[in-house]
Formats: sequence, structure tokens, C-alpha cells
Amino acid sequence: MTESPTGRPRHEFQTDDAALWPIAEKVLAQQRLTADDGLTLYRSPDILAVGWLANLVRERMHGDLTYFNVNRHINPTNVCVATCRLCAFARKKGEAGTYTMALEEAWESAGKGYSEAVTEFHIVGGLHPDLPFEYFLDLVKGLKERFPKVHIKAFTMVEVAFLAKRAKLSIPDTLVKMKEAGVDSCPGGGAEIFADRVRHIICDHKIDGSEWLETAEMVHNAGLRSNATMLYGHVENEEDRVDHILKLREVQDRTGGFQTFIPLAFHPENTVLGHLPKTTGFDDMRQIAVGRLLLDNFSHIKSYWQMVTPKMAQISLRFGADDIDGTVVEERIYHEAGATTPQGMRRAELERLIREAGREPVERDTLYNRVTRTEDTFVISV
Ligand code: V47
Repeated sequence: MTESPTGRPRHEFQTDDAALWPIAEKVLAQQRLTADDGLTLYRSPDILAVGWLANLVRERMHGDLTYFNVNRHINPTNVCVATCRLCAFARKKGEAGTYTMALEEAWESAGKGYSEAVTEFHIVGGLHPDLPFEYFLDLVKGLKERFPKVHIKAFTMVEVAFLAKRAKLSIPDTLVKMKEAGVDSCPGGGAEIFADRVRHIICDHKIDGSEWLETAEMVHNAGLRSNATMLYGHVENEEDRVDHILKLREVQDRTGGFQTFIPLAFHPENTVLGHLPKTTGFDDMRQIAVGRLLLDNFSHIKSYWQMVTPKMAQISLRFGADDIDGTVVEERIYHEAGATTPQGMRRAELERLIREAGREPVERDTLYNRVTRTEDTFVISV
């Protein structure tokens, strides 16, 4: 029997899968895992042992603390020049069902969730062929003017690279303008899977994996933090997943600018890949655990409840996750692709999910500072 980082007694590591023993030794000695270790973790039949190891690391880093935030999603347009087979959200210009928010409309819709005093606007949208760069800068400026305390997490690496091209600016110059307008950090989308073979199938015509990683590095060098995602459960294999995670780890070694890793479970409905099966609970939990174990230089692993369901997000808090994202008023991208989860959740419900998993809820802002609430506002302790 040993003592866990939370002070509770813990039984020793147990498994019938001999291949996990050398990995367990490394994890206990806090040594870095290799690509081969990653493959072993993906292939092990003993999911509970893999989860035990990831939980050990999670508790070593965070004890019982489990983060969530109060945020609102804004998707300014679904018009997109890319033709990603993975996506059910985007439409071609002129197609039925397209929308583009007028700036006033976007600012007004942002205010709708304000009764719970959101601390973050999460802004992700299509690559619109005609909207000028100024539209996006004005969108952000207008939000900052109206909601100066709210952190603006806007534009994935794919959008940053696209807007730079449209504005005929370098990426660093584009980032300067975004920061001046009020962008505080960037979300982690668009990473998908970095391997070219997979990217050609699921998201051809988008920046390639190296460009995504280079853009992230430029974002970090510009003094902005960003997140990292991985879309799994489509045509990728275990080697592709390990390759993706280790490429993120390499960038993080250089910049330290990633805040959290978010595995995104593929939702096939209404996409060109609609014939593919949905991910299973085992795969979702394993993905969280392998992410936690390989990404020794990432502080946080987020289990995005919208993607894996609130119930699985709760279980994931014992498989390596220390964050379940936020209230997420009002999600569109996964709901177009068949997600059956609610489009938002109240703060109290998130806290209950976390408490019932035996963890301690901590409301955070986007940069993982603790948020304290009074009646209708919030205070951030840095
Ligand atoms: O890049 C699109 C994914 C991403 C589907 O940084 C799909 O905190 C599953 O950036 N099934 C955009 N996934 C969302 C994003 C994000 C989400 C949550 C948290 C954060 C963060 C960022 O959504 C895309 C793509 O990988 N996506 N379609 C689909 N059918």
C-alpha cells in the first residue's frame, strides 16, 4: 500500500498485461514515455490499468481539483471555403442553411448568457471567402468594449492562417492586430490529426499539420496562450494518434504555450463520413488517459463534456482529466453532427457532476486562474 498525492491510501499498481509494467515503472519514476509506450497504452486490453496510471499522474499534478468555466460560444458564420469531410457545420456560400452574423447581432447574442457572468467568449467559425479581416477585428473590439472583463479566446490556427492570407499580412503581423483588437488567447481546433494521409481524407484544402504546429508556435511567440485538440475516431490509426500527440509535446517543449489538450471524439452524423461508427466509452476514456500519460509537459487535460456526454466526462475525472470545459452556451458544431448532449449546462450542474465523482470543483478563467463569484459578477485571483 502507498499513499496517493491526495493523502489517501492506495493499493499498488496491478495488471495482467505484462507489457504495461515497464511503462508503470517509468510513470512512477516520472520519466518521459516514448512513441512505443504510447502504442502499448493504446493496445493494452487492461483499460483500468491504463486509467490507473493516468489518474496517478492527474492526482500528482492536481490532487482532486477539477476545473470548469462559465463560457459562451460564438460561431460568427458557417460559410466556409474548405470542404472538410469531418464537418457537418460548414456550408458553401449560396447554399441553403448558411448564416453570417451581423456585428450587432453577434454582440447582442454574446450578452444573452451574461446572467451567469461568463468569463470567456469562445469564438470559432467558417473560413468565409468574402468577410474582410476587419469584420473579425471589429467583432472582437465590439465585444471587448461591451464586456471588458470577459476573456476572448478566438480563432483556431486554421482561421489565423486564413485571415492572414486574406489580409495579405504575415502571421506575426496578423496576431499583432488580433491582440490589439482584444484577442486574449486562441482555441485549439483545426488540429484534427497531423498525418498527411489522414488529413487528405478528412480535411483536405485546410492548412497541413506542420502549418498548424508552426502557427501555434507563432501564437505562443506573440505572447498568446492556446489550446491543442486531436480529433479521433474516424480513419486514423494508433500510430497517427501517437504521432499527433508527440508533435504537440515537441512544440510545448519549446514554447510552453499550450494550456490544455482536448481530445475531440468524432461525431459522424450529417458528415460525408456518416457511415463510420461513433466512438465508444472505452475509446473515449483511453484517449484521455493516453493524452495524460504522453503529454508530461501539458498542465491540463480537458474532457469536453459536449463531446463525450456529461456521464463519460464524469468518469474521465478518474482516467486523467482535470477539466470538463464549461457551461458552453450555445454549441453548434457538434450538434450539427448529431451530438445529443444539451447545448449548454448551468454552473451548478457542472459542480454537481464533479463533486459526485469525488473531486473538488474549481471555477477557472481561461488561463486557469481561480474565479470567485459574488451575486452577479466575478473576481479573478491571479
Ligand atoms: O477543429 C468539427 C471539431 C473543432 C466535428 O480550445 C468536430 O477550448 C467532432 O476548436 N465531430 C472546432 N468534432 C472546435 C474547437 C474547440 C472545441 C472545444 C474546446 C476548444 C478549446 C476548442 O471541432 C474542429 C474539429 O476538430 N469538429 N466537426 C465533428 N463532426
